[in-house]
Amino acid sequence: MAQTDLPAAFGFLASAHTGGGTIPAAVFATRGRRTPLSERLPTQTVDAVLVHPDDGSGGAHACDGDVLVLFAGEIYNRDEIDDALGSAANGANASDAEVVSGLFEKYGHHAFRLINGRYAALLVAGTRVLAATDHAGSVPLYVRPEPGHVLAATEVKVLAEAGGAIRGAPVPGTRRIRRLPGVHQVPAGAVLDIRVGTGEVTVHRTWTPPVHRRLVTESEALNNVRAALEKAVIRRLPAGRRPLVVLSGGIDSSAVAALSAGAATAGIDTLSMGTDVSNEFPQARVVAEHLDSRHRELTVGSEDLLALLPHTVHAAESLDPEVIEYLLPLTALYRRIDGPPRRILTGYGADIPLGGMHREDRLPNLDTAVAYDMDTFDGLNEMSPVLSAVAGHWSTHPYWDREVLELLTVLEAGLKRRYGRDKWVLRAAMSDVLPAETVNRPKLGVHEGSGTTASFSLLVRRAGVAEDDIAAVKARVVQQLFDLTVIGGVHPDDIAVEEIIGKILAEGRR
Ligand code: AMP
Ligand code: PCX
Ligand code: MG
Repeated sequence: MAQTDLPAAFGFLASAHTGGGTIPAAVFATRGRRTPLSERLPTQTVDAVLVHPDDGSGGAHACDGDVLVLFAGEIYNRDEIDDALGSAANGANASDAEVVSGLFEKYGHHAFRLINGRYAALLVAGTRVLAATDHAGSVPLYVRPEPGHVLAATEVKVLAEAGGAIRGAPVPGTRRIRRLPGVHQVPAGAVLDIRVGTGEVTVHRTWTPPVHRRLVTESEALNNVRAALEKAVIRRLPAGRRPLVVLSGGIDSSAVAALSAGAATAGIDTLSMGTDVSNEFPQARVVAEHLDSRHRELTVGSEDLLALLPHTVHAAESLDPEVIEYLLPLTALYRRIDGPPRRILTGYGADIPLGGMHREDRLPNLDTAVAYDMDTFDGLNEMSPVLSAVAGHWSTHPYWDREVLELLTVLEAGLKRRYGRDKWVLRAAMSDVLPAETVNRPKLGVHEGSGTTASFSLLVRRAGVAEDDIAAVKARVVQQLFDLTVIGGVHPDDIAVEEIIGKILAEGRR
């Protein structure tokens, strides 16, 4: 089943309270219409703001008198869920929010274990507030639980606007947010069950990364990978419209482009980005020509790219300097897609379960890298939809479809690295629909292919930082950008990264 052009909502802010309770200003980085909502339920009142594409947010909330659902994002296994719910939830015509409400009625908070999607959800029922993320935490969600008053938002900057918390009690099993006492991020694949009266929180996991590995034959592995990825791509295509695939020319995004081209009846658009320092345009062009896509190349000056560091931190709300480096070129790319809002498919995340950034032959080390990356992705916000939603676009990542991710993760390491090739199983699975040179080309990272790491390092080096200190200074820069743009409400346009580096170095010398 394909998707509508865009999801009903990109994000939300909500205040659930038993007595009074104020709602902070909706200072989302996400671009979109803001629709306020107010619902008086038997035991709680909910005030909310949805941020959504122009054509209405109706599908992003559902209220049947006792249960209120707010839903940002989309569900990919609607066919399975509709079958399970039967006609109870009004079948294929129901919105995703209505489906969540129907699942909750049948399964309670376990409803969220059943959903394969890209979403953050808030469900208010009786004296409970449930805050849920998808398996990957791909739509970040933050809560501030206090006795009688729960705040929740898909961007933490919105909760920073709420001012100081009454009590900053820790919530075991969740991540606290720097400089925001009382605010917690909902873990990936989890539902926080909050008692609104006391503000007490119970964390239930709804997904965990598999830790086992399966031994399967080459042909079974590549057939399964091909079928799962194809299904994940098809589920993400816009019904009857052209998807936009952000294409580096590497195997990950080329595979997504090929499967999109095979299934999208209206054809596909592809877009590649490079800088004045480096690009992979020729490699991407080979794929675009092979697939006959409507292809565009976009060159961003490396100075212009670096000027977007504050915007990247502001959108992703991540404190990880490497992740910010990966996301910087994507930020530049998304911001320059002009015209109406688009549904964008990426190849992001393939390297995590496949160990694609691990470039040596020893399998024990490859599996150590995969296990580590699958244990540490939570909270990095690298798949946040806000990165593209700042320009009104919706992005989605087929490799982190729940089924694809599980399948790739559990493959034994020898299928990921084989015959001296990284990501062998994916390459082999795609060999009939891509040019041989694309299938065989070793990978560059997004930050390498577009020269991003080089330019951020250069900027820091130019400020006089010694080689050994570059990584530490980059980390401080990202922290400062977080404090200014996310916590402090400073607009990213008003920040000069050179000045920040200068201040960090001056502090270091004191
Ligand atoms: P990577 O793992 O380096 O392939 O980057 C993650 C994803 O970001 C890719 O699969 C592409 O969808 C997208 N991407 C990375 N670099 C570029 C680029 N230069 N132009 C367009 N899209 C890109
Ligand atoms: N990537 C990777 C993500 C790697 C970083 N994330 C992590 N370890 N949690 C991918 O697309 O899989 C590149 C550039 O490669 C971004
Ligand atoms: Mg990749």
